[in-house]
Amino acid sequence: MKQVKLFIFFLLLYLIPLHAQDYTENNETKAFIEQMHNNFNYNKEYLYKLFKQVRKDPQVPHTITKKIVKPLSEEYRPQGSWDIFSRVHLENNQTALGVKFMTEHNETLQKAYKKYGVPPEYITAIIGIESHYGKNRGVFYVFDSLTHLAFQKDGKRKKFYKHELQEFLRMCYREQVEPRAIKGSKYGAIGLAQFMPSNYKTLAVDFNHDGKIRISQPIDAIGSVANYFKKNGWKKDEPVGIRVSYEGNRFYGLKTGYAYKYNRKDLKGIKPRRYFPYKKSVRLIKLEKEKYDELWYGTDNFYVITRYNHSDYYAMAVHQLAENIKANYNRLYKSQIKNTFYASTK
Ligand SMILES: [Ca+2]
Repeated sequence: MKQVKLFIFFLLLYLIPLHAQDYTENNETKAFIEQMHNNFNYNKEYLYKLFKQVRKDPQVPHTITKKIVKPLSEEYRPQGSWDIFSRVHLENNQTALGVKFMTEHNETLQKAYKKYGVPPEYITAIIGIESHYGKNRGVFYVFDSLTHLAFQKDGKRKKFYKHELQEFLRMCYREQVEPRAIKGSKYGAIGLAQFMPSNYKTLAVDFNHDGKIRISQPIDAIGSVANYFKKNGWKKDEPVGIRVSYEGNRFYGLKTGYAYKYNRKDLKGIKPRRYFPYKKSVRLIKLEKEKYDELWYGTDNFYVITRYNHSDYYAMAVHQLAENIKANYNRLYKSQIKNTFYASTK
């Protein structure tokens, strides 16, 4: 008997590689498989096979590129929270690469602007910040990452990740792709636009009409970002925000952030720095710099950007990157601009 047990033990070792984890004995996984079978008619045997060999470390071994560590600059760099955040998202060649992306995909971006009303520079900025224009789509196997997040002991937000795993498997079936081959972020975000699987179903679009939705490819990614914005209430040709002046160096007194709206007439002493013909209520967005707070009005379109990532700093980085890209793009193509970009889309 002992020998048989030993034999089975070694057989199992052989069947389950050491770098893999077997989740099929986990009660939550079993329940999940039952659910997938009952609700969506998934083959249980197939799912048991998938969950038997979940890679322990889902990081893709060959695509990890060594980070280039820049020598410390002699120059002092300000340490306010916005100073730091904006350096991460607005520097590192982001604008120049954005201009390049906008040039290469001009036709698709114009098409998206026409259909969804979202300007090319905002779609480009999202793709820039989310995946560095497709250069960094994530080096994790999504199936394995989501399985660990959904079923590991003491995991946080397990219900959320179970739902994402469910939607991920359904997406793989719809799109006829192999679940174990898809790469993305550590938390399951996929493609140039880093969509979570649950967004894929409702918000991603087949923008090149080839019958497949592939947000790892630029055309579908561009259409999908524009559709995401539109579905969340983006208003064509309305502004996103403007910097405002106020008395003092630090702003206190009124609540700031995308969750609080104010009538402009109630905001005494707060003035836009340029003419700003926007009649609707605004949010006050505070950017904490080392020496002072920068204050902005955020419009309804600003709020839409926060639906992509629930953060004022994120939305502001998208806005400022978009503005930088647009200004540089226009400067570069000044002579042609009248005939091409916006002119033909309005
Ligand atoms: Ca497609």
